[in-house]
Amino acid sequence: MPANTQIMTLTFLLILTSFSPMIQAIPLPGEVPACIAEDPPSVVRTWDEVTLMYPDQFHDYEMVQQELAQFEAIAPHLVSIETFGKSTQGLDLNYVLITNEVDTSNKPETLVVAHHHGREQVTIEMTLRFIQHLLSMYGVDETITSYVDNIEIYIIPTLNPDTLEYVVNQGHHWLRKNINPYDEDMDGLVDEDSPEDVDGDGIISQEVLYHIDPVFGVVTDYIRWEGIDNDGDGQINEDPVGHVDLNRNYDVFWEEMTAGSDDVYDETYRGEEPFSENETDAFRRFALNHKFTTAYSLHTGVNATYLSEDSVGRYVEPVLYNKILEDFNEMLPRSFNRPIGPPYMEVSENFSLTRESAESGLWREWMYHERDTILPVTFEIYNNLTSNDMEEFIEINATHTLYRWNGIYEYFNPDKEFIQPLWENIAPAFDYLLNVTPKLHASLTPTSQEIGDGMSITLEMNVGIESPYFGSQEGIEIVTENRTLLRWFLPLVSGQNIENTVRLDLPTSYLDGDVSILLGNNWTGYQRFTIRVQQAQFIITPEMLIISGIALIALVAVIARRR
Ligand SMILES: [Ca+2]
Ligand SMILES: [Ca+2]
Ligand SMILES: [Ca+2]
Ligand SMILES: [Ca+2]
Ligand SMILES: [Zn+2]
Repeated sequence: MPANTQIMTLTFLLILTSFSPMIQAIPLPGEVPACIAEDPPSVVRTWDEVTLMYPDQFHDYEMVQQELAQFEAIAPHLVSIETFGKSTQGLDLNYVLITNEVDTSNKPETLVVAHHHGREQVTIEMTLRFIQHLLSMYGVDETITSYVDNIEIYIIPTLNPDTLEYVVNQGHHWLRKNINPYDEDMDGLVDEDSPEDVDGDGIISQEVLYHIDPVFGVVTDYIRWEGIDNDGDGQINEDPVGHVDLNRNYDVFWEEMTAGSDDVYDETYRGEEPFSENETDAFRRFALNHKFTTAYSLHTGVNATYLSEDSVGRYVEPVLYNKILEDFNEMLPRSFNRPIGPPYMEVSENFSLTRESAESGLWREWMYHERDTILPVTFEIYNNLTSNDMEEFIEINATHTLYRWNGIYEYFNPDKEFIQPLWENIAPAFDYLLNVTPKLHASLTPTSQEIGDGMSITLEMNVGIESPYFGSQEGIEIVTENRTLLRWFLPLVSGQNIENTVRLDLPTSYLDGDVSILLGNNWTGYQRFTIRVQQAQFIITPEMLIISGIALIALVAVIARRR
């Protein structure tokens, strides 16, 4: 045998000897199941109690920022503070996201936005206490812990932060609109004549001067806020701060104009065009990135819980909304907040409202009609009718009387010692929001895997929606991490549970290590399941042993001959 042929044979036999069992090994057939990696854990609680830095007072902007920073410092894995835009005056518009950040899968979302209107400052206090409540109960109360683990809770403490300096620090309790500079009297000066507390009693009163006319009876000379003529133009308060009612500036039914005003002096001036204001436009961009089935917008000043109505005043979701109103009626103290609407209108004893239909420019209508939020609630949390009695009549002369109403602050806000009791009254409505927000429950149990061209895996799927009222809105998908659709199932209704055997064919690339698949949709969020593929085990058959043996003997023989 020529030497080079011998070397080639030797090499071949060496290779065969070393690798023949591997070459001929076959993966075990279907009985090797993949397994699912463990659920992400709850966040470990490292804090004792959560208290506010400024518990018994109304917060200005700086104080709100400090509270939020403190929350994040206390529970960094549950709290994140994000900026979603700038106010007209350049302040950060922030949202707080409360959720278990260890679990990075995306989850169903809900929203509480407060303080569209400057003087409704107590709504901010409620959002701070809501956050405090969630952090305090996390790891203590099983239900709250589960909400925080499984829901992304978005909270906007103030959508109108520019007003806080005026309302909280300067006592301008009349201020409702945003602080977009505007020259109402068109004299070239901007915001040069706002109301003020002229007599120094701590109140900016509403003043109505009237006289008795022998022919016409009571004639009103003027209605205005207390103030002086700051710029000496002979008019009082003709160019105040405050421009657009943010809750009339949303792009919904704009042409119909069933709410809001085009008069710049009006408290409900809606702006020149939809989303003309920094604050609402920032909210629009924020909301376009989210799918909220449920949301609250907090207001004060009337005794009502507002839900969307159609153009003739019927609730857009009549069956659902009547149930929601029943729940509100049950969980809230009867004395302070009564839902408005059938069959509850008669419940109001000394207060009535004209119910308006499909109100243009409102947050609630925009959320329902443009963002498909089924339950956007305008949640009016406080109203004090006794503030109407805070009045005085001052005789100016024989014919003229000055009527002063001193209750503007009390109308929209409780005294500071009642902030906490107010929260305790309405807290059930916040737990309720989390309860009704539809949560996806899913389990996937692999029963077998097969490896061929790719990987095929069989799973027992159990999926359901937890919410007394809401389903999944859209179909439930199983997708890969980069959102390639693997399977699709019909939408789930509230309380529905489905069980299915699901076979998934995954691409070959999924054979490497752990693989993630996602189950859910944009409304429920996607639960992530990490599948740990059992690596193929190799077996050596008797035939392989014989071949290996022959190869080994041949190798020894060749080596012996060479010697
Ligand atoms: Ca002016
Ligand atoms: Ca002005
Ligand atoms: Ca005064
Ligand atoms: Ca003036
Ligand atoms: Zn309001």
